[in-house]
Amino acid sequence: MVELLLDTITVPAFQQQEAWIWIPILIAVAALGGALIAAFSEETKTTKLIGKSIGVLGMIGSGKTQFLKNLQGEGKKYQLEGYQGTNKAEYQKFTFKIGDKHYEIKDGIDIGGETYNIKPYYEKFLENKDICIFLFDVQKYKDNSEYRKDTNVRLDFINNHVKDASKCAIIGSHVDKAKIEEGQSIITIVQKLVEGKEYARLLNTNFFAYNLTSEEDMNKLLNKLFL
Ligand SMILES: Nc1nc2c(ncn2[C@@H]2O[C@H](COP(=O)(O)OP(=O)(O)O)[C@@H](O)[C@H]2O)c(=O)[nH]1
Ligand SMILES: [Mg+2]
Repeated sequence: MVELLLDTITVPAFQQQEAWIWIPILIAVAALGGALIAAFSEETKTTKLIGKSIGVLGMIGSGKTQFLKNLQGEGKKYQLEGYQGTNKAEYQKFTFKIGDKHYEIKDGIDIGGETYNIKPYYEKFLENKDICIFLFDVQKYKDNSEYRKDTNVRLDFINNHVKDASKCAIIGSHVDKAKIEEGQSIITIVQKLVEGKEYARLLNTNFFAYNLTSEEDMNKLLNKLFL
């Protein structure tokens, strides 16, 4: 019965032609709407970090060693070695001089993924440092919910120890690898992901989505935090 009805419907030739024209146009529009572009480096409002001693914490592979080598002026050399992140790395304390300021960068270790290890380690580590710098990979944070969860656990620990924004900076590294839709902001995307959480405040000030292998980004970072 239905088939019979459909068979009897006749469509004028010009209307059929119109429909065919629209199909590729609709596909093109859909493809354009979903097109992703490389995220750009950006930061929230910033404040100078106040204090003498700095503790650097962060996710494995987030760029801690890259960042520390950059501070020591070895960024380029380090990059050429093609070093990959490891969970066994330790780093030595050193003095970082910028302008007429001196900071003591405290020694530390990269600790693994087990959350029960992290809480006591983070608490002890943060106890005797004026300033905390925390790094995570912003591309992984956006695209990988497990990674995001692990990062949030650490942000929560840090939030409990940090009194005000001048004591803390959060660096979302690997921004050059993140893909976003045109007109979006990676900072806003991350802020939306933590909406309502207490540690969200850590991402309102001194939060940088940067490429740590870029000299320009690194200079901007040091300028905004220290000079
Ligand atoms: N493309 C890109 N690579 C980065 C960035 N930050 C760090 N890396 C690289 O990522 C790798 C892991 O970084 P690393 O400093 O060893 O991480 P760690 O485990 O936190 O010490 C190294 O090859 C770095 O050069 C970034 O912002 N963009
Ligand atoms: Mg390292």
